[in-house]
Amino acid sequence: MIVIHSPEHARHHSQCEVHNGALVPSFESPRRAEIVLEAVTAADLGPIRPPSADGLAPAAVLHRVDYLRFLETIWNDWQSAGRAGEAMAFSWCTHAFRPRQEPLGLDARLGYYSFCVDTTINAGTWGAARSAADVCRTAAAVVCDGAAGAFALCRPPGHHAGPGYFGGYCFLNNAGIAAQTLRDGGCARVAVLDVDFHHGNGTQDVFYQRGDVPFASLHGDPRHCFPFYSGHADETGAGPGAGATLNLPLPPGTTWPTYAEALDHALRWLGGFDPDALVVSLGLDTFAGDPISAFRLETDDFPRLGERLASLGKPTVFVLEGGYAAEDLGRNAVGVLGGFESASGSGGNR
Ligand code: OKP
Ligand code: ZN
Repeated sequence: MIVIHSPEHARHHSQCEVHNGALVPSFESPRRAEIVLEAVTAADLGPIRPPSADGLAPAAVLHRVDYLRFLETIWNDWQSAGRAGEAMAFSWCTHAFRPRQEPLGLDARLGYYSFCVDTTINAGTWGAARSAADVCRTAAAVVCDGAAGAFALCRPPGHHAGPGYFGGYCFLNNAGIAAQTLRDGGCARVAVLDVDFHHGNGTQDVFYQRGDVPFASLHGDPRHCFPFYSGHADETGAGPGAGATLNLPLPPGTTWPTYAEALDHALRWLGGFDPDALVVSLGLDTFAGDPISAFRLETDDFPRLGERLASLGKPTVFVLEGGYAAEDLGRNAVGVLGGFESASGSGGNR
């Protein structure tokens, strides 16, 4: 399987995160991608190539122009204002308020364009987010050109980023960019399956009113699990996208047998749309050892996950999302990708 990767990801390196009432080093770190890169190299999964495309054209279909402009300019504005440390939001427009005026101040804009406190912005954030978009657009183009699978080895992750907001460590919707690239490349329908532990609220949001990109997600029940306010079973799409969103919330503590049943259901449901390609939001934070998640999948379960994904029989773009048990991340990622390859018969190095 062809792997697309750019070292530019390391330009985004959050120093801190609010966690259990304290400031701790961010769980989402450059080390994660380095470990996955080492593992796919050691496993000889396939050629590793740099991105060859600019990912902002598909991003501009999914994200609002004012939001992209915010991402592009916020660090400079933050620095020019003489702020110390990283840019981070602290105040949001909750349901008790409604926005009446365009937010102008730095803190107002940071709150307006985000939904939670866990995601800081530094000098390299915009460049790193753009490189992830480039990686995803390139991986999707490889599949458009006939590959059975491609792996977008990118960070920061993307599935929490919506049309006009960042959060959950995400800025640009990487999986959405892959799906949009496949649509633009001639696929009539593209299925998106999100297997990250957390609900892909951003991906759901960017495609919620579209019937051409059915979206299914398996995740920790949002009554208990981040992002809390999205991912309930009654969110099923709207307008032309009515019936094209499927949420399968599962309880904390879920192990493989329950997970596999939901996975098969999601795959059957996506197959019903007769998609031309599949995009997998590949979060590995369903692992039992993950420090911020609550499912109990074991390392041996990840090849089984890859095999099941291959059963859909569609050209597939894998997009790296979460996974914070950094030392186990490489072997679990290779587990999924290797399982997919052996089941789809697409071979080790091709
Ligand atoms: C991103 B992805 C509190 C936790 C804040 C929430 C989880 C973000 C997960 N420190 N972060 O879906 O893996
Ligand atoms: Zn996650």
